[in-house]
Amino acid sequence: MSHNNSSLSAGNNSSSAKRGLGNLKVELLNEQKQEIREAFSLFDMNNDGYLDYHELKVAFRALGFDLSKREVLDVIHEYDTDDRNLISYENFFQDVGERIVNRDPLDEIRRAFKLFADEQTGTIMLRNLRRVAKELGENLTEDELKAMIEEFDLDGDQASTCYKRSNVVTFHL
Ligand SMILES: [Ca+2]
Repeated sequence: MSHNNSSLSAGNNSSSAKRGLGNLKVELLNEQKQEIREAFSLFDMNNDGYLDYHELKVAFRALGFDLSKREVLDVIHEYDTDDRNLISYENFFQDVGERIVNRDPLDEIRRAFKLFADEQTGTIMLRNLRRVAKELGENLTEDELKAMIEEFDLDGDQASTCYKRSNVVTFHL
């Protein structure tokens, strides 16, 4: 089978400093692409195929990006070409995909920590962490999970607490 006349030559002349959509599609994991797709369709409340300001803000948050009003507006203005203040799926994919690829793994852990730490004690136990890892689709072994606990477990009580890691993150339960 021979393909003549392929238009997919190397001439992908994106002048933008951003990653091309094609690169993002390669770099994102399938689950991440699916997450993006799901967030978009879930939060496109009026099903018009676009996200407005409010829809965009919650869609970002659902994917773990808590953007300020200003930041959300910046995103809209960056992509909005017709003053409707709406973001298409492709724009959303590009922007949030970029963020996901550039995400500091520690941010992900902080977010998870915040979500899963025990509210009473402010600590996260092995069993919580197991749940976190599963939620995040991380395939961590029991040993890796234990290593994570130990890394932050300064007083040896087998739980990691947020204040012990206050050099990295501060949050209040
Ligand atoms: Ca919409």
